[in-house]
Amino acid sequence: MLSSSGATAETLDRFYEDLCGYSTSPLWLVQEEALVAEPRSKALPFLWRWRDLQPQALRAGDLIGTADAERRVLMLLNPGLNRMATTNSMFAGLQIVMPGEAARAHRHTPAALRFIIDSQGGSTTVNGDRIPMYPGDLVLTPNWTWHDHANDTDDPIIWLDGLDIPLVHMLEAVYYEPYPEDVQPVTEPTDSSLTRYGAGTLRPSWETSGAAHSPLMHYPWQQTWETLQRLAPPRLTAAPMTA
Ligand code: GTQ
Ligand code: FE2
Repeated sequence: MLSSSGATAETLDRFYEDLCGYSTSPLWLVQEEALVAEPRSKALPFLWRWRDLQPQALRAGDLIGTADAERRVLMLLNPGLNRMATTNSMFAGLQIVMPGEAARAHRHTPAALRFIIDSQGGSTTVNGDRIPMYPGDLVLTPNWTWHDHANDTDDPIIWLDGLDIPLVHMLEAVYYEPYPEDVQPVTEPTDSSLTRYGAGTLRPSWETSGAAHSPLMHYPWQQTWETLQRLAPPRLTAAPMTA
């Protein structure tokens, strides 16, 4: 049977005030909001348009040097969230590297993915593996892997970054380390993660990856497109992002 004390409002007010002084609070006053009500996200639907942002990225390329910005990134901040976040768990940004530039090597506990938009052979090096980047490619830099970006082409390169910074930040596990030099050495043949692991279920028998993450860092658009085509109705024929 449920019980009732009959305590007056004043008595309860005094009790709650006292609890406050012990850094304590009654759950029964917030139980509904804390546990019963379904989540209502503060994140809002929002559209960032390429035609708006590309000129601003190029402007950043003109106005900001690599001495002022280790990463030249326009953050896509959700208008409903008052923090460095695009969704509750993910951060996204547009990054631009100008011709002849390199974005210095570092590593951090948040993991990153990059969807390449403009690049005809700019590159990201991940743990010594240099990955050439073309439009539509997906490049991964798992947590705590060394990475730097280079643009040895004649045109600016731009891609969309996605990092789980908000999630790792919430866990109070964001750590960062600069590489001792500006650029890390390339220690593998170009695109070696793709060479070894890009054939899906066909893997070299002598490779034993002990890493806690996928050993494949590069998903070239051409492969993605061909796979989608095999899955889709036959009317899809032209690859819109083909380099
Ligand atoms: O390219 O290494 O958008 O470290 C945010 C943090 C990109 C990067 C971002 C980063 C990077
Ligand atoms: Fe980074």
